[in-house]
Amino acid sequence: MCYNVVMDTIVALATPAGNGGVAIIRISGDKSNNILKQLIREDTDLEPRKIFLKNVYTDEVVDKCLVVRFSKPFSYTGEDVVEVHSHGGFLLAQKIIEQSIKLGAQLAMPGEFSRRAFINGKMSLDQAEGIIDLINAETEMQLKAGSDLMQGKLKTIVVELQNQLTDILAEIEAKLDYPEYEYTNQESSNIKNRLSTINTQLENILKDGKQGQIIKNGIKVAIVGAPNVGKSSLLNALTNSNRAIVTDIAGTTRDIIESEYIYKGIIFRLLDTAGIRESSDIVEKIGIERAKNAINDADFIIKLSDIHNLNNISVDKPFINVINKLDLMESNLDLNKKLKNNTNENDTIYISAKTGENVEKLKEKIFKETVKSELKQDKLYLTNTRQINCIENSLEHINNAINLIDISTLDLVSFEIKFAWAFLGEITGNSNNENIIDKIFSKFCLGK
Ligand SMILES: Nc1nc2c(ncn2[C@@H]2O[C@H](COP(=O)(O)OP(=O)(O)OP(=O)(O)O)[C@@H](O)[C@H]2O)c(=O)[nH]1
Ligand SMILES: [Mg+2]
Repeated sequence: MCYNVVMDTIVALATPAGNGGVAIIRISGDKSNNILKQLIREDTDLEPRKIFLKNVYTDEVVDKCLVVRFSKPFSYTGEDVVEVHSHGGFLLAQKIIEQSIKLGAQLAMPGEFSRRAFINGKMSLDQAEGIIDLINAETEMQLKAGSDLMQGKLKTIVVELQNQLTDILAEIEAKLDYPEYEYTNQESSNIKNRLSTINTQLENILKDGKQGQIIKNGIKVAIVGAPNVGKSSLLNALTNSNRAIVTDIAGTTRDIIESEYIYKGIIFRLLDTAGIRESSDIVEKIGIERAKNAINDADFIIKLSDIHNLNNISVDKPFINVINKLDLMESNLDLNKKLKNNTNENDTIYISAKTGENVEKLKEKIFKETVKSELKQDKLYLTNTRQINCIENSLEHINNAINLIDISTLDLVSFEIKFAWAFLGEITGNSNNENIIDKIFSKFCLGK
């Protein structure tokens, strides 16, 4: 996609489509103030950044709206922007949008407002991605990660590292102008040290990247075991729902049932599976096959047993042994005591999916086993694979540069550093790759 220097004025609904209390129509571009004046049928410019109650006229209807205008560059897009807050009827908002189009605006494409904000230097690419994450966040941790990005936490680090690389490059390039110049050992070890420091910083960011992926994608947990041990009951207990059918007939669940719960800001995606046993029933057999696939698909396995059916399914994934129907054991006081003490052991936990006993403890155990370390509020967790890839690529070229210093010519070292610099630039968008830019802004919704 290519933009002319003078861009069209665009219009779109900034609030979700449908009926609501208020609908916000956003207009951005050089004509926006003029369109506003015609919508409210007034000749004088309204004072920017102040809200006014005005009649807004379309060819068919008049609505009393709050209107506000922003003059460039002090707006979300960096252009002249107008917002019309109409009553929240979908059709009404459509009429105002149509009227704006009659007055010279074009309907915006998804993400176009934010794209313009990027082009006008209002935000970097990673900040735009932060906004997408903020909008799509389902958990507190996702919200926090999105907000950190949007506020420029990553950008600040990246720009600083780019500056350091630029300094090193400048020194090398200066030397390159004098081919007869011999690099001293001290000089090359100085550059090596500086590159190593940058390398360490990037590695530290990547170290937390795995946690970031957990924040973003959650953890897939499969519940597997023999028929009737209470797998579906456990899924229901963990998610506090009646999602899965529970009966005392062995072989109730056939298809994989998916549901999720959030614990300490992380989404745990549960897979309830068919009870694994030898079966001649063709439907059940397919279900059992699916259960085995679910094991492959999951990050973590709950190996569920009850007193009658101990689970000896072997899995090549991290797992936890869970014994269900603790309530049935309550009558035997000694056994009961013993089992409850056992819940502190690392390998096995006793629960009752029926009464909910120890289900919270199970959640905590799964959390500890999968998330490993507590997520820290003040840490920057990268949730975005594109950004992680850029850092990995940059790191690779910095390592190349370090390795080349002693054995090669300076121009090759400089080449590698330029690559490292450019990959960092892709994170914020200052190396200007149109494809990446298009891809990112296509993830936005209309009106954003
Ligand atoms: N007393 C007691 N009964 C339970 C408990 N959990 C499950 N049950 C009962 O055990 C039976 C089987 O439960 P399900 O949750 O359907 O078991 P499942 O493992 O999903 O069984 P399949 O789908 O057939 O493989 C039902 O009658 C449940 O009510 C529990 O903690 N205590
Ligand atoms: Mg079941």
